[in-house]
Amino acid sequence: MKVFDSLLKTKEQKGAGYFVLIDPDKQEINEAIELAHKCVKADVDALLVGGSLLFGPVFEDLIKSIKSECDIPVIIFPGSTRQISQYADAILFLSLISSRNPNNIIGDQVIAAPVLKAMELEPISTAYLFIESGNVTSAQYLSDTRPFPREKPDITMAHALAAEYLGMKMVYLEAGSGAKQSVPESLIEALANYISIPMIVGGGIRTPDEARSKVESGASFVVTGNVLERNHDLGLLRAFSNAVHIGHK
Ligand code: 1GP
Repeated sequence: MKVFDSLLKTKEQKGAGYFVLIDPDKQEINEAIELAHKCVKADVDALLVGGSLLFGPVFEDLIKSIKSECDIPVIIFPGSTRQISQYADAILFLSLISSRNPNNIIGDQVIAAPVLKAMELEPISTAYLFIESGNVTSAQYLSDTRPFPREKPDITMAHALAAEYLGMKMVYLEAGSGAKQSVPESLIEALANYISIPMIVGGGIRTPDEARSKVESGASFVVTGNVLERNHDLGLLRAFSNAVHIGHK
């Protein structure tokens, strides 16, 4: 089964899916493997691997090591065209549609597409949108783009609908890693009533209650990164997973 289809099945069976982000620069490979093992135990639905920057050369080794040790889907969440690996199960094929810089929208994708095909890596076409979050995040700074205002849902709604009409499979509402404020529930709810493709929500989510409230507002998938980077607490992972899996029988 394709990874995207299995994500849809997860959403159908559990109400929503929970993804844990592993930034290759933020931990050693052995630490990432330890976290991945705990994610399996906690019923995390997939690992996202990627980062805005890469300081170290471990990207591919990290994915290969996780895949050789753990039975969990690994989906690349690329910060640049350097973040591609044949060892992953799929890649979020992102187009930063909140940008007006053609490189963020189609340029990098043209560079990456033939490589993905040659590697037979499943691309999951995903519209990536930055939402104002109280601070300038690395992704915003590096892409030189402005986030959408929190209080103007119509801007985000129009972009997300355009993504759906362009045939993209998912929308990723990104407050940014370490965001002061996560994506507001009112915005998630407005989108859930307006578009019909699944929504990933991430950035600045620090508690299981917050994660649950994103799902109750209409998020299909919730991502956490920072909160578990330093603290691989299995109890906390399980609490996030249970909070997100609202439809789990
Ligand atoms: C970033 O949404 C992810 O793309 C995760 O953000 O590190 O703030 O959880 P945090």
